[in-house]
Amino acid sequence: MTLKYTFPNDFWWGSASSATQIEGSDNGIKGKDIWDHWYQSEPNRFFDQIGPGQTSDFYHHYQEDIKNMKQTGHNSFRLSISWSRLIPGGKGEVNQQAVDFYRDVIDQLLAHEIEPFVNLFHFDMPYPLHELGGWENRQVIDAYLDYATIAFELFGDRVKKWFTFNEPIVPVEGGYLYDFHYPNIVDFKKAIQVAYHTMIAHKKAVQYYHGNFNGEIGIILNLTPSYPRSQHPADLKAAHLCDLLFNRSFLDPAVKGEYPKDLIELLATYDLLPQIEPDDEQLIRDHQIDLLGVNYYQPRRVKAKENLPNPASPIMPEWFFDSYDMPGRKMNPYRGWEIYEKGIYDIMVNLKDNYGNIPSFISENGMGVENEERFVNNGQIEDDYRIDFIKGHLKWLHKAILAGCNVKGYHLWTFLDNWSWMNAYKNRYGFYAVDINTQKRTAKKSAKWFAKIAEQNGFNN
Ligand code: BGP
Repeated sequence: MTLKYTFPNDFWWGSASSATQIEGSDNGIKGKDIWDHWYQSEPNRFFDQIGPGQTSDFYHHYQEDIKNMKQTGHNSFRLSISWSRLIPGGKGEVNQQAVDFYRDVIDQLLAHEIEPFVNLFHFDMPYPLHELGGWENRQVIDAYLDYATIAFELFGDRVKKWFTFNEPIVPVEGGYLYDFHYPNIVDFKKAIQVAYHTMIAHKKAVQYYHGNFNGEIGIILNLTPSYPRSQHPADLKAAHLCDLLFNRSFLDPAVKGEYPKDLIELLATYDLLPQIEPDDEQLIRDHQIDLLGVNYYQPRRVKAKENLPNPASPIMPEWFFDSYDMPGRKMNPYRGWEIYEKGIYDIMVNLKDNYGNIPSFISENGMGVENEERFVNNGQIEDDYRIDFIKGHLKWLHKAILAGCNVKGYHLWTFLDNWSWMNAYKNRYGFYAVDINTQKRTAKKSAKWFAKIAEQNGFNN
C-alpha cells in the first residue's frame, strides 16, 4: 500500500549537531575557541551561567548515541569537526587524540549504516585566530583552508558529504551587528567584510575539494524567507532588501557564483563595499557547490520603514526595513518563535525556479521547548507537539517534491538535547532527553515516531 506522503527512494532521514553544542569543550585535548574565551571572561552573558564546557558529553557517549540514532531510523547524521580540537592552536600541529576521536565516530556511524555529513565551521573560531582579527583578517582564510584540507585528507576516504560552513550569516549578525556572539562588535561595514571573507574561505575550500576528491561539498544556509506585510511597493521593497542582506548575500555567490547586482548597488550607495582582491571574482564564479543544506525555523516578516533613520546614527540593516508582527500568526507556545510550515515549501520552490534546482535538503528544522519535563508521562516525554511540528513541515516538503523540487532529505535539529549558544539548556530540541547531571539519555515519543516514518519512508496522516 502506498502511503499518502511517500518520499523519494534513498531520502536522507536524520538529524544534525555541532561540536561545541554536544562534545563538551572540557573533554579531551582541545584548544580554546571564542566560546571558551567568552565564557571565561563573561560568564554572566550565558544563560544560567552554563558554558560550553558542560554539554551533552557526546565525547564519552557517542557509541551509545550512535546506537540510539540507528534505533531512531537514521540513515544520515550531521556533525561538525571542532577546528580547535583538531588543531588546538588554530593553525599548525594536529591533535592526534582528536583524529582518533573523529575517526572512530565516523567509523561507528558507517558501521551502523548512517552516512556522516561533516561540517567544518559552526561558529567556533579558534581563539588564537580571533586574536589576529578572525574573519576580519584575510590571512585567517589561509588557516581555514589548512584546516579544511587536513580534515579532507584525514577523513575524505570515508566522508563523502562535506559542508564548509553552517549558517555563515549568524556569526556576522551575532558578532558584528547585534551583539549576541563574540566579539560583540556593532559595525555594519566590518560585518560585510567578515561575510565576504567567509565566502572567500568557502570558495577556496570548495576549489580544493573539487580538485582533489570526488565526493560532494556544499554549504548550510539558514534561508529565512522575508515576507512583506502587504503587496504595497514599499513593503515589497523592504522585503527585497532584507532578503538581499540576509539570504542572498550568501546564497547567490554560493550557488550562482555572483553577488546580486542590487546588493552591490545598495552597498556601494552607502560606502559599505568590502575590500576585494583581483582574483576573487573568478574564484567566486568558478567554484559552485554540489549540495545545499537549508536550515529553516521561522520566517522573517517585514514592512516598509515607518520613520526614516536618523542620518547621524550609524548605518545598520534596519535602515532599510522594519520587522512586522503579523496578527494571528501561529506561534510555538513553548518558545515564542513563529511556526509557518509553508515557508519550507516557498524556500524549495525558490531554489527550483531561481537557483537551477540545486540538490538540497533540510539540514535543520526543529522545535525548541522550555521546561520539557512537564510533558513526562510514564518516564517518557510525550512530545506530540514536536511530532506535529515535524509532520507539518514534512507535508509541505512533500508538496515541494511533487512540484519538482530537488529535495534529498530532512534532518531534525537535533538528536540529543544540547547546549545552545545563547540559551544553554533552556530550550530542548532533541529526539532524546539528556539529564545533564547524570548524562542519562531517554528517548522521547518523537524518536519512536520518527523511526517508523523513516522505516516506511513516509506516513499517511
Ligand atoms: C541554529 C544553529 C544551531 C542551533 C539552532 C537552534 O541557528 O545552527 O546551532 O543552536 O539554531 O537555535 P537555539 O539553540 O538558539 O534555540
